[in-house]
Amino acid sequence: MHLSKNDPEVASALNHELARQQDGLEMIPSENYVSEAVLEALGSIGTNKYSEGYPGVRYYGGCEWVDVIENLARDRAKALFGVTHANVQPASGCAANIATLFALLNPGDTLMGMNLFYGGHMTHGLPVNFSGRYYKSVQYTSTPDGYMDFDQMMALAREHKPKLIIVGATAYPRIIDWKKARVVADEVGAFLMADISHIAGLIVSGDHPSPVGIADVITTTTHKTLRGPRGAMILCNGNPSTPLKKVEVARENIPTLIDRAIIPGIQGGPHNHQTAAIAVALKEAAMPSFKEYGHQIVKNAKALSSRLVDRGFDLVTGGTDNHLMVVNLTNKGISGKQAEAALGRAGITVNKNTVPFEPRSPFDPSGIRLGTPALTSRGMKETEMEIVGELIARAITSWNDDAKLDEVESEVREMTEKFPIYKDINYEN
Ligand code: DSN
Repeated sequence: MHLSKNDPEVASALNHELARQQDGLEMIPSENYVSEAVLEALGSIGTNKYSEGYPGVRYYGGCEWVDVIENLARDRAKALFGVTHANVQPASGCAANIATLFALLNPGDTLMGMNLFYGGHMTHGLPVNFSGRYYKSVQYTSTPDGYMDFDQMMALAREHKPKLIIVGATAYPRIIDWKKARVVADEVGAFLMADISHIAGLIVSGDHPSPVGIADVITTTTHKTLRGPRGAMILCNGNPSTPLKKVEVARENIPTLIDRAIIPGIQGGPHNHQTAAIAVALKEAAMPSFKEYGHQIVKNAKALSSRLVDRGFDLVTGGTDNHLMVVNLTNKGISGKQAEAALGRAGITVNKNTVPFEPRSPFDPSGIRLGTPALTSRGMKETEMEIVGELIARAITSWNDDAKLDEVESEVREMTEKFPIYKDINYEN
């Protein structure tokens, strides 16, 4: 259609990416397949409109319909997560976290978050990230067996008195105990921020406890287990005050502080096409079938992890409670980078990942991270996960044998053909 006629190079690259997404097993735990309805909203004319501000309080005219869209997204987010305030404008997870830090801290204040190399996130205080450069960052890690270390968190909090404690992870396979984090935050009078980006969908389905009512502010991306478009939200309780009224940095003012941190703090015009797609995804997530989806993600992750353990793989914490697992490959004599490449050749997309107390470099770490949200969206269940576990084991064992990896790849292809995605999309039509 228009794209193939006007820009065949982009159309061709998109078609190749579509084929990659169809033919392979997508096992990066932060990725997913959105619905056609979400894609349609994301590719909509919402992108044409400037609308700095919030519904009813904009700096531009002509915002009546984008107000409707943003209100739908906000109201659906509030209902789904049980909060009274939702900001749906952050362009991404990093922006949501930057905004939260900007809202609650002054440069030089102390924050505490989980070290990226133990499963945290770079915006939780990594020294080379803005969060570690403009704030004094204290980093907690994990216990020797890979669990979030709340005793260490408490000891560090008492020593450094952070103003903000961030709890959340990108490579943590277990349930997060929000209440324990609240105890630490209360001990030192810190704000508590929960970053639920990875587990938002599991919170909606009831497969992971919610931090609502425990954390002061919650950030999440919308494109991981929540299965929406790339984007993010900030959730909290309370109501924003009237524009221009001066507010102190205090718990009761968090909604106002967050809204002002997004605009004029760190962002300009909202991405209205993205907001529309978030609204659609939130409607989908409120359906009973989404609960089944969340349950199945976890069942699949448990089935896959037990098959891997049976095949002699060493999983951080020994297994999983959620959608992902981190595999320490040291006992297999292969690095995370080599495993990522071998699995990639076999049509299984994963990412190399550090393991707790990583002895190697983050650029060639000891582990890989695997997740089941995308395969579950395709309709795969425990039976398929057992086959996937075997295919992974075979690819890792034969990591330097191209012929064997090609054999695995053809079995991957046979399997993925049975679970088609986006049957009606062809960018070169
Ligand atoms: N890039 C995300 C992930 O893969 O978990 C975190 O920002």
